[in-house]
Amino acid sequence: MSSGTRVETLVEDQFLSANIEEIRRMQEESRRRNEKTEIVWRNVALFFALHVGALIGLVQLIGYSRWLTVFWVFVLHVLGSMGVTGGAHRLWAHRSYKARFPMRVFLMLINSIAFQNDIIEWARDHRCHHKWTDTDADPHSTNRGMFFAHMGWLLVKKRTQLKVQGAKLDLSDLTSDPVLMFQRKNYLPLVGIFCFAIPTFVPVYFWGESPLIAFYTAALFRYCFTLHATWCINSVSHWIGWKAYDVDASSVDNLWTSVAAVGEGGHNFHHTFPQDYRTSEHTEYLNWTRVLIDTAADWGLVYDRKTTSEAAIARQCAKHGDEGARQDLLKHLG
Ligand code: ST9
Ligand code: ZN
Ligand code: ZN
Repeated sequence: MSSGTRVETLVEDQFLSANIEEIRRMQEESRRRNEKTEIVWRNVALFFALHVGALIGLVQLIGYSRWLTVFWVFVLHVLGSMGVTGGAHRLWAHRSYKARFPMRVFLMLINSIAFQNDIIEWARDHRCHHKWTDTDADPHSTNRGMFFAHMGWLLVKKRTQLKVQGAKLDLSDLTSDPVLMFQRKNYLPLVGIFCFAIPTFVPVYFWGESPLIAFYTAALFRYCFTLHATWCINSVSHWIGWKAYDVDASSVDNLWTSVAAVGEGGHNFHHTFPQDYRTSEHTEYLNWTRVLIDTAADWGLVYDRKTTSEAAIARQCAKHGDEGARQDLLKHLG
């Protein structure tokens, strides 16, 4: 077996759903442990301050900023989101395609615009989410309510079961990537520069925006908006929408989360076929991240994009899904 095959098998085992016996045993263990929720007040204060700043930024964006600043906020949201979707999610958490060094550097830098923890931590939590969905080993389990799944999980201590189960994952494919280790070692300077300094500096220097307006709109409001768009995948995309590929899963396909999260709204598809780089059957108009990956592939920066065959999708739908819902979904989003 080539080392490439070994790594792929190893990584897929990190995020494919655990079997039902393991899930039942974990649920029983959680009941016995009966852990209390411990609020982290520092995070509550920081997120409260961020939301006040973002609200001020929104008012300025609507009433006082220049059009170029509005455009800049949009560009930063798309770039930062693609650093999460194309980088942390599809490349590093799922290994659904391979990228050459310059592409990995680009994705790591735009990921730093989004300031969502370093990629290794993000991918570790996300692999836990896929493997032990809706148990205490899922960082944002919907069993603890939609607010918890959306952002509440970042305001409290993590459960013991998450830490114990997560420690069993092999993250060596991530820690052996020098690009990710560089980001980890320099995380605070990187987010200082890419999430706050450059977003503020560009509008001031290039089109004379007021420094305060630039900071509140392009740094605070945009950061908060991208966070909520991402968090919606954990809440809305496990709540309202089509269940075409697995009717028993909590994940759904949803139009609006696809729009806001640059192509990540096909969440029922994604939980069913987590190795597929497209993450949905939605059209490219909705899946901007796929356009980025395909364009990079045309330029030779990306290769080995994994997809699920049409026959395998149809088989899965017939066995565990809902073909009617799939046709409806494709009519609206395909
Ligand atoms: C943010 C992340 O917002 C958003 C992620 C969203 C995910 C979305 C997923 C679905 C999306 C898919 C599509 C993408 C769409 C994108 C759309 C874009 C528009 N396994 O954490 P600590 C252990 S971040 C194993 O301090 P506490 C480990 O030993 C926002 N072990 O736990 C660890 O040490 P180390 C900005 C684990 O004290 C130790 O525990 N960032 C695991 O309970 C301590 O870890 C923030 O706000 C695990 N999974 O605190 C920071 N986890 O790490 C927020 C932990 O050294 N976080 N361990 O190995 C915190 O402040 C804290 O983590 C805490 C918990 C308070 C939440
Ligand atoms: Zn995923
Ligand atoms: Zn999910």
